[in-house]
This record gives sequence, structure tokens and C-alpha cells, in this order.
Amino acid sequence: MDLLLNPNTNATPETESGTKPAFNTEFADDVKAGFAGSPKTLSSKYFYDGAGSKLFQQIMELPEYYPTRTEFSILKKQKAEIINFFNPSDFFHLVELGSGDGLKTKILLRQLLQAKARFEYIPVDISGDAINQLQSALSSELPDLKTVGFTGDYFKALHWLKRNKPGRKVVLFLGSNIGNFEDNGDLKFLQEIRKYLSPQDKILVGFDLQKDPRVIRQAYDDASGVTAAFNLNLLKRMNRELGANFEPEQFEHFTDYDPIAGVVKSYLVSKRNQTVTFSYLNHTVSFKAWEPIHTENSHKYSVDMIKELGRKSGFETEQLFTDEQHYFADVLFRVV
Ligand code: AVI
Repeated sequence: MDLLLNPNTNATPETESGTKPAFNTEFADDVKAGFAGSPKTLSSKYFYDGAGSKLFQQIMELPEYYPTRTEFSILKKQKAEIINFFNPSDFFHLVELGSGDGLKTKILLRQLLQAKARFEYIPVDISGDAINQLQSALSSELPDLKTVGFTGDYFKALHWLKRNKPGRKVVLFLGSNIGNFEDNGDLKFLQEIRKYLSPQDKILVGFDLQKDPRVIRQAYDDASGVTAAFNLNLLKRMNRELGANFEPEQFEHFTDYDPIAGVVKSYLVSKRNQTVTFSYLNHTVSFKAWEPIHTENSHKYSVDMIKELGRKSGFETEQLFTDEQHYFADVLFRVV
């Protein structure tokens, strides 16, 4: 299981400037191991290099991709109610896991400042660039905000916080990233977070809800092909970083939603028998015609599933904030 899931921040910005990215041993090992198994797999965390992060920005703007704008509208409409549940007059650390550009969080930050809440904002991100950019934006946009950024993985951050910032915590894990884990990874992730929290602490988690299966399917198979390009970028990334010779036009993006399991599964399907060489790894991999590589899970939840997930992780569901169509929910769990 991969606990370091951080969609907006696994970028390798070096590729943006055209220089060769540093060799990533973990990526090489994961590719080798994932392609040795059956079915072949590749973790969705590798979507987010420089090009993939830009494509994900475009996905979030697509008419078919409802989660981002729905969560945005929930936060906008219910910000006053949400921050009240944080007990804003009692000092707390607001810790955001995967803060990225902080666009959604700024809605809550502004509201907290307006309400004269006693808090310090601690954005956590694997990308030092993302943290630096966010902090400089916040210092000009919200000069009264007290903030300390943390660059590193989530659990290192929580470990550091437990020792160095012992006060009450409200953790944010927005954007439905909780849905991108492998089987039971969501539970393991929340159970792990729970270990670093104390009574009185809370966590606000974004969940994409189960709905008309067609609406979900379209969100991952948009008419303009941006999601397909996002998936196929994995092949280009392997070409760039591992010296592979994938021909992206010899693979296709395929995705489907299983309403029983509540999961969108995405694949790259080989259109013919082909062998790919990874020149930096001295390694080859063969694909049969119509053989899939499983590249992503995106879980969709019912309210009962969310409450059960919370219970099993040591949390009680305190409040569920949703939109009129019940497409998305930001769920506040408190430690039990
Ligand atoms: C980052 N994550 C919540 C997105 C999702 O909806 O599962 C990733 C994504 N994959 C395809 N489209 C968007």
C-alpha cells in the first residue's frame, strides 16, 4: 500500500525546463514489479509529474469532472458552519495534508481570520516548491495568517507535529484523494493518521459520493480526451525518465465504473502484441494484444460506507457537509 499519496505534488519540475529529470529508483522498481505481475499495474501516484499535474489542472476544469467544483461550492456555501465545528476560539493547528496551491483551503482560511479564530495553518506537501509558492501567496493575500509549512511526506509531518506542536489539531484531507488508494488503503491511511492524533482532534476528509453511474463514468472518460491524455502520459513519463520506447498511440485509455464495488478503474490497454525496452534499466516488457495495465482506482462512497470507514479507523462522524445533488461530501470526523 502506498501511504504517500499526493496528487498535486509529485511533480518533477525539471521536465518543465527540458532538462533530464533525476533518476527515480522507486519509480524504476515500481515499474519493474508492477509489470512483472498479472494483471500488470502501475500506481496512480506516478500520474503527477510536471506534464501530468498540468493535465490534472485541466481535468478539474472539465464540464464532466464534477468533484472539484462541487467541493468548492460546498466549502463556499458552508464555510461559516464548517469552521464553527473547528471550535475556533480555542487555539488549534490547522494541518493540511497535500496543500498544493491551497485554492480551496483559502476559503476556510479567510473565514477563520474573519471569525478571529485562534489558529496556525500548517500546509504539508511533498513538494518544496508548492509549499514555498503557497507561503508567499498567503503572506501577500492573507498577511494576518500565522503559517508554518512542512515539506515532506504526511506521516513524517504528523510525527514531527506530535513532538513539536502538541496543541489541538484539525487536519484537512480535501479533494477526494482518499478514493485513490488500492483495496482497503483508505482504511489503513485513516488508521495511520489516527495514531498521531489525540482526543479533541478532528479531520475533515473529502469523499466523492455514489451517484448515477453514467455521471461518474463520464467524469473519467471526457469527450475532449484530457483524461485519456492524463493516463497516457504515464507512458511518456516512462519514456522520459526510464528510457522506455513506448508508442503511446499503440495503447488506449479505458475506464469503467462498477456500481457494485463503487470504484472507477482505469487502464492503459495495449492495442497489439508489442515489446517495450527500458534502456536505462536494461529491461524489456512484453504486452499481448488487448492486455490492460491497471493504472488507477477511484472509489466512490455511500454515507454508510463513510461512517463505517470512520468507525473502523477510530473516528466518529461529527458532521457531513454535502451539496444539493449529493455528489460530494466533506466529512468531519472526531477522534473517539
Ligand atoms: C486526484 N483524484 C482525486 C482524481 C480522481 O478523481 O480520482 C484523479 C483523477 N483521475 C482521473 N481523473 C481524475
